[in-house]
Amino acid sequence: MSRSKLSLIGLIGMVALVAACGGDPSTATVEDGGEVVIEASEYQFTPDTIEVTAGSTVTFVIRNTGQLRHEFMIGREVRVTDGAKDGFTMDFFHDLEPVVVPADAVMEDMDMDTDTTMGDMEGDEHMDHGFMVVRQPDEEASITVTIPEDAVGDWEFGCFVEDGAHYEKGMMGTLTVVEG
Ligand SMILES: [Cu+2]
Repeated sequence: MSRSKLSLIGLIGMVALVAACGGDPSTATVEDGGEVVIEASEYQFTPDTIEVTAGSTVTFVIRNTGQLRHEFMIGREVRVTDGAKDGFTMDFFHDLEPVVVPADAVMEDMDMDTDTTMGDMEGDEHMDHGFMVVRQPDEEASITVTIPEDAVGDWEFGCFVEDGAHYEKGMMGTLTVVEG
């Protein structure tokens, strides 16, 4: 066997070892009372797989490390309005009372004409989106919530800025709620 082949095998072995030792940075498990920092950038969430336990109280810190405005929503069944993906049909936070710091990071549902413009929300209308946190570059916000027992199962989180383009480009992840 050639020397270059041997060193290639060695390299593959080392890469596998590093991957095994470092854990998977895209997966996080949050303990009761713990927090996970979720970095939002173009166009992904890191980590993109989060596991929490029903009955526990956890904090999601949404940190925008990118160059664009990003959103954070959790739900089930991506909703399409006028051909654009704009959120979830089922809102994870519905009936929950998440505590958000700073409070103005939360975009409330609004009852307004879709042609009404509001700062950079122009052309990006989804006013009945359910619970949503919005962060500009270099901003962050924490969402503290107690995970209900009936939330066991898989949920999705996503960013639907630019008529769902961010979601299409990969700004999505999975939140798994396991039984406590
Ligand atoms: Cu985004």
